[in-house]
Amino acid sequence: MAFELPALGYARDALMPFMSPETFEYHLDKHHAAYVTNGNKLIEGSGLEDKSIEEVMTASFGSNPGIFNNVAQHYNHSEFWKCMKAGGGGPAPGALAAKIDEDLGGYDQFRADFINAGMTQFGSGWCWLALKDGKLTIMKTPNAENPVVHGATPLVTCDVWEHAYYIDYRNARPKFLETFVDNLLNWDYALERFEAAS
Ligand code: MN3
Repeated sequence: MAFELPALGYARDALMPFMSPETFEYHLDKHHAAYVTNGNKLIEGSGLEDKSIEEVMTASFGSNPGIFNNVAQHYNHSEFWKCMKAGGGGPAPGALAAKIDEDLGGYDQFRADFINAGMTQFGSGWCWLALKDGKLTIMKTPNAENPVVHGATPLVTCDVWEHAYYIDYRNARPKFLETFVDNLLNWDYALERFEAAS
């Protein structure tokens, strides 16, 4: 089954003033769309056509960089769009708040460690809140790599490739990460993912 560019769950100006419609014009319509197009081309005739996206990533990681990079970037971006909402950010709700206290030392520690993971990912990549072996963990990954290929379930992700923030934040990756956590993070979606994975 061919991969498709997902519909955003919100209007392109819904995340203003934190993320502009121009960012979506480049990040979604050009960068993400190219991963979908290239992934579909490369997967044709590979024997992976009928696999789930998680299976394609696991099967191609470390052995077929063309397929892995494009398909994983499609997965990562699809998650990233869902990890943001208008009026997002701030402390986590309900069961996830208690779990963050238990596994990560509380919300303030989570906030500092998540931002630090994104800041210290040298070059392009992603930072994540993920669930692995029943425990929350903060991860950073280079390029297209993600928690799925390390046996973890992503709950929250932020794109730290320069194309994610250069239009709205220029080179200020820390400011972009702080804004993501404080103003955009969609905890409702993270809680949904956490409850499904628990
Ligand atoms: Mn990106």
